[in-house]
Amino acid sequence: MLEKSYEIAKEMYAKFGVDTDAAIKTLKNVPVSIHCWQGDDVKGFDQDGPLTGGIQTTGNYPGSARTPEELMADLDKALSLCPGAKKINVHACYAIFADGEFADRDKLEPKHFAKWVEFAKERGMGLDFNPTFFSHPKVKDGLTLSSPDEATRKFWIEHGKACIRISQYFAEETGIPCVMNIWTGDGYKDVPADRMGPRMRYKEAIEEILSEPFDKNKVKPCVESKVFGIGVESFTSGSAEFTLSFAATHEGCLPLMDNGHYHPTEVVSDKIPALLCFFPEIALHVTRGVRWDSDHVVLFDDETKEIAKEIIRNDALDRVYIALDFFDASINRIAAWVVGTRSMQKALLSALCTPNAMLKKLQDENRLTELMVMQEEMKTMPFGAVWAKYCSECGVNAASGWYDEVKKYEDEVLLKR
Ligand code: RNT
Ligand code: ZN
Repeated sequence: MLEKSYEIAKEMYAKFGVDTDAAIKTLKNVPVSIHCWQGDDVKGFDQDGPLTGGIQTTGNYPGSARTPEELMADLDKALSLCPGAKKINVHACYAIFADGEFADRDKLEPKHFAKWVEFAKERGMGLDFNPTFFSHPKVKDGLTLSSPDEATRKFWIEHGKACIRISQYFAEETGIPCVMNIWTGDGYKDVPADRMGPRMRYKEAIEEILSEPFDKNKVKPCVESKVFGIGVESFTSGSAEFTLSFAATHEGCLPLMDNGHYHPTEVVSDKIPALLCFFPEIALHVTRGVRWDSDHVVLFDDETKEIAKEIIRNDALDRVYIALDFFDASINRIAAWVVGTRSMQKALLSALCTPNAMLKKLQDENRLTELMVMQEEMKTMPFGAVWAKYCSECGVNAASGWYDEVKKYEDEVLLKR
């Protein structure tokens, strides 16, 4: 059945000049970076306080991971149900301490992440990293790197530097470059009197962090922008213009776009080719904002497909680092991981199964009616058969089969927590 439907799909795609075998082969090597923080609602292991920084999880679905062992077991379950290449994206608050040991964020060392390295290496995966500038008592008046208080800034700069060293360690251990993303929730709820001061301090603080020595081929520092957060509605230090200008003027620093972080009618898919005109490499947080930066699970929806198309048709798979960033506490967290990851992968495969050269030619020849007709035509191609073939080649259950495994794990493991 699977082979039969794939053969028919392959033939249909071939009529448009699309080689589905080649698409499948390509996708196998495209890593999607899976964020560890979906498994425990962004709690981490290094403190017990609430989630701050203007981000929020909602829901209390049972089974959230409480320990590193539980989180890794859950992540493993999710990984086993996602086809193709993956990376693991770790936040600094997921440091793993020995019994009785503790190190504050400014004192974190590679050894506190040795278990993550072991986890990644055993699975042949790379690691990405993020300093955690939130959910911590040293966030003063909602500010970290852009705080007017020097001691506060210093603490967070030291944290950033520690994270560079840990990122370098990740890259050296795994042999795969580590993307290190700097995002802070710094900002003001109401109209500030000084918008430039915080940004100048933020700029200088990031510069200090990046003065920590690292190998540019191994560590890829990024700056992530954001338009607003919950309780930080009027001003963010790391606005779009700020981070983009920072990355543009600091060699080796990449801009990171999170598609939940812009005004509602802006789309990151359109921004990708704009940035690719100027930056050798860029990074993404793929998420799904529903009415605000709600971090819903990524679906195989229009914008996810457009994002993937921009990466594929600009031949930029080796220039765009794709990471996921969502956190839903209202549904089974493993299913959330799997749906989000597979949706991104589906979008990439779908883009790889698009006759991009032919469509570009129609555009360049101003045959725009035909372009519309063809683009619509592609939407009803038998893509499901190609996806099913991809999953089967990667040894994972296509379609609904995978959920049975999640349900079994929920009954046997998650509900017993
Ligand atoms: C917040 C940013 C940021 C975080 C993670 C946990 O709006 O998107 O990337 O989601 O660092
Ligand atoms: Zn993000």
